[in-house]
Amino acid sequence: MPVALITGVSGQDGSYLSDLLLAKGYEVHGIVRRTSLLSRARLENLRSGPAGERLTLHYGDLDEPLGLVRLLEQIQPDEVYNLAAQSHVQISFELPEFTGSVTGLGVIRLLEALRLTKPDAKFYQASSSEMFGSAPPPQHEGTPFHPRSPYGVAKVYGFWATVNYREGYDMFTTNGILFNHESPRRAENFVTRKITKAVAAIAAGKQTELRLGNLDAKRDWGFAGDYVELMWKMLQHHTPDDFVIATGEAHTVREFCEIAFAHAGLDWEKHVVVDPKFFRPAEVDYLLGDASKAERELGWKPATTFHQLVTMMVDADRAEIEG
Ligand code: NAP
Ligand code: F7E
Repeated sequence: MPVALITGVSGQDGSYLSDLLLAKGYEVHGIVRRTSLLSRARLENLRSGPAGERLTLHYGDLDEPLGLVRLLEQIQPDEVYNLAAQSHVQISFELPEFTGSVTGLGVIRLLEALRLTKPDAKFYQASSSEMFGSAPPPQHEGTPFHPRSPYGVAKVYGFWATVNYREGYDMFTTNGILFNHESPRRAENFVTRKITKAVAAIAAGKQTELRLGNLDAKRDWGFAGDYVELMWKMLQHHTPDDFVIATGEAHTVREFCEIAFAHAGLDWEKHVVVDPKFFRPAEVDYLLGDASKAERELGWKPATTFHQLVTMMVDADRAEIEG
């Protein structure tokens, strides 16, 4: 039975990747942080389901290098997926050093622990389209990075650390450069989920207004459930490499609002208020990915359309609020 270790297992992608690997017959180990309220909600169904006995959670932190060494020595994974990060871009302006430590240095802590304990394990790093920042679209594997936030800067560090361990130590280390991907399991302070939760609350008569920042930003939004398949495929590829994962379609925040509100029979313009509190010191205006390399070499294409993604998220939030 192949053994996988997932950092960030309690997050959006960690939960979808756990689903996928358990369905493929893996023994899955996940690293969780100590928090005052248990943050395992996304894993609850999985843990109580038939494959739950193959999922083991361990306390650990990317800020605790010796703990990582101890866990890797104990688990001896065949594959390591590093999904843990302080992943919120706006918050990274308020916590720049913390973000640098977890999202940037955390990668090298994990790589170094792996080099010392299990250097033949395959490694996936959750790199991000935020590394491209202000580089003009479409962005692909050869596009130079120009990050526009402490988060983006930290992800560039993690990207090059991953390349460096491949080149320096001949380890199977890879970067998935993922563009925005969402789902009903997305945290509530990212713009998509913030919108779909508000639509559900407004439709249920529990809220009237939604305050947002920049409505003109364009993002290439895909479905997280489609994207975790690619993480796995990258580690089954014959050589370690870096891949852009995206849909090849960009939409504005405004368009997301239009579709989400209309799906609930609402007019977004009657409810959305622009609040400068949500503007960022530096914005990423236009992300549009070119994933032709992934399609060519890994045979991957996203299955879910933008419209399906938005309506799936609205439906899930409405079902939750309406019971
Ligand atoms: P997410 O929902 O924010 O999950 C982040 C995970 O990291 C959570 O499980 C969190 O644990 C954990 N974590 C945070 N700090 C940690 C630390 N110091 N030590 C150990 N674990 C820690 O993020 P996501 O959307 O699933 O994204 C997964 C990865 O892909 C992240 O690295 C993100 O930066 C990257 N990425 C995401 C996107 C996207 O659009 N979703 C695009 C490109 C790249 P808690 O539950 O305890 O907070
Ligand atoms: O913002 C604008 C905001 O926070 C998207 C992370 O997963 O994807 C994500 O980063 C856009 C930005 O995601 C609000 O200014 C307007 O232009 O949902 P977001 P993000 O910053 O693109 C990348 C690829 C990652 O790697 C990250 O981990 O929406 N926007 N009004 C707003 N954004 C938020 N959060 N809240 C608003 O009220």
